[in-house]
Amino acid sequence: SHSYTNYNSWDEVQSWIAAISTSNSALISKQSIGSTYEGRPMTLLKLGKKSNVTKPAIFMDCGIHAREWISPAFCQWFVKEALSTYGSDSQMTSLLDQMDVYVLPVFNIDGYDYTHKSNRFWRKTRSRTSGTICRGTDPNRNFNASWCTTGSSRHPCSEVFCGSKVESEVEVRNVADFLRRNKADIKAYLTIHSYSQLVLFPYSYTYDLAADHSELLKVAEGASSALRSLYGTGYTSGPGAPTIYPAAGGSDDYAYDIGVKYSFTFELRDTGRYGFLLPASQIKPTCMETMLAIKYIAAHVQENL
Ligand code: 0X9
Ligand code: ZN
Repeated sequence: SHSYTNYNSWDEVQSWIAAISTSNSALISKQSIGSTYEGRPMTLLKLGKKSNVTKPAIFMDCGIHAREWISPAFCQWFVKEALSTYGSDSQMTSLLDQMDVYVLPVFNIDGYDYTHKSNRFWRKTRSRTSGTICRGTDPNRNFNASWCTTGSSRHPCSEVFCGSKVESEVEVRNVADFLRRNKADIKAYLTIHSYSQLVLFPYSYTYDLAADHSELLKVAEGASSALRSLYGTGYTSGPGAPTIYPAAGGSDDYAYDIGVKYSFTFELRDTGRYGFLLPASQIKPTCMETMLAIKYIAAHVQENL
């Protein structure tokens, strides 16, 4: 059964999505943005006080990479915290009064399910490519951001296969379509990965600095120090290319290039002791400290609406 302090299977996450959105209808609603390659529904949660006018929004996704289990755990934690602290926490109340927060709890559902049932270390989607027995495309190499030019591979068996073409993956198309349709309202794009303890921002496809580099660096550093204030967990911040490695086709660079200025990739705990196998005992502390970073960014976005 579903638990915020354990890693949940896709079936558990799916029932949780249904249950949480019916039990809190004043603050949360759900919408489908399409289906995955294997036909699972991609349900997007929308958190925020209802309004007659369109509100500015933050978009956050988790689980682009299947094996990074702490990431979907964080999205679930965030939704719980948002609902349970609205009305008592002044910042959360102000955030959900002024803005909507879209949460996609698991982006790569087929891959996530596969890590629970067959291969714990699967990273990519589960789509077939003609001419090879190797399955899956790296969804974070499949976006239309200098696609397949660096840090990606044209070989379908590679862990960083960029796909047969831009947006070959239906999951990527579904999210990119949503971002394009709503880009006038989406002020921030947050994407949660693991591991390495980093707050990254554009660009990863080039070493060129983003037009908003100094502001993004300031916000990333503020988010890192807010996170560190709880348990002393050390995070590094910087543009993707020099901070982790150059890699094109990522969702953060795509969101930024269509005009979403506050675009950040989080790499959560740890720095490699457990890596993707982060013990469930670390879910709660990881989520609690990460909440502070996300709320720091949200506050900055609100101040700059
Ligand atoms: O390589 C990635 O996609 C991310 N690291 S991970 O270990 N979670 O796979 C980093 C993504 C940084 N952003 C871009 N490359 N656009
Ligand atoms: Zn990842």
